[in-house]
Amino acid sequence: MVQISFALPLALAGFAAAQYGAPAAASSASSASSASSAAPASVQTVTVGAGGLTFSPDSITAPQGSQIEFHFAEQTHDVVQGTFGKACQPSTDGIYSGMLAPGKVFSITVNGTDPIWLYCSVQNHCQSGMVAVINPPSSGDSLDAWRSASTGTSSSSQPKAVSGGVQGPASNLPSSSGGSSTSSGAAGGSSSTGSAKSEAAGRGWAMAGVMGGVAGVVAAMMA
Ligand SMILES: *[C@@H]1O[C@H](CO)[C@@H](O)[C@H](O)[C@H]1NC(C)=O
Ligand SMILES: [Cu+2]
Repeated sequence: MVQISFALPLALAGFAAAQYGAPAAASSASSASSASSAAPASVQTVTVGAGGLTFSPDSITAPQGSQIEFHFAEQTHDVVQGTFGKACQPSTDGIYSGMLAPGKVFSITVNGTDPIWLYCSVQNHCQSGMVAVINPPSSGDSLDAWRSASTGTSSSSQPKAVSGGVQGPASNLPSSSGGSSTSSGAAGGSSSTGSAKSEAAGRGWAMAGVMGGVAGVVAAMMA
């Protein structure tokens, strides 16, 4: 009885260690090969509506070519690109996520270095200061000024159609399938992002296995 309960956790720990080793080696090999062809794409996460009318973080520095994923956390919100000086109103041909429920993700690629001023157009969220900026200028127009102008408006509006990004549930976005159905240009970057994420997830599960194995060993020794 004692031998069985002792051996199983040890086997699990060994299995988990083997799982942990393999992806780590594959990961370093693949990052080395992608580094030689192009700079690795970076992905940043902005949480929308967690605990209130906020983008978190609300000031984002994003290199050209990098991606930003807006993760919708609570209530319904949207992400609208505005024009500094016209608070809570959409800019022409700007980014629009559509109104999204918790669990959804809107992903954009930052194509330039100009500031991208953002707000949420739902109800009075913009008037409550639910605004953000990507790549704020080092001087002049500021997030504080954008926010205080927003709180001084009486209404918000938004574009009619989603633009400037891709929306989907969080589980679908490491878009190996979504990438291939859109433009071929975007597919390379998004598929490497996807594999990096699944490797990270695999490592997470392997670590969970190690922890489970260790807990089992401790439990068996205490029995
Ligand atoms: C960046 O460029 C791609 C390709 O033209 C386009 O699909 C995407 O909407 C652009 N991103 C933004 C934020 O406008
Ligand atoms: Cu909102």
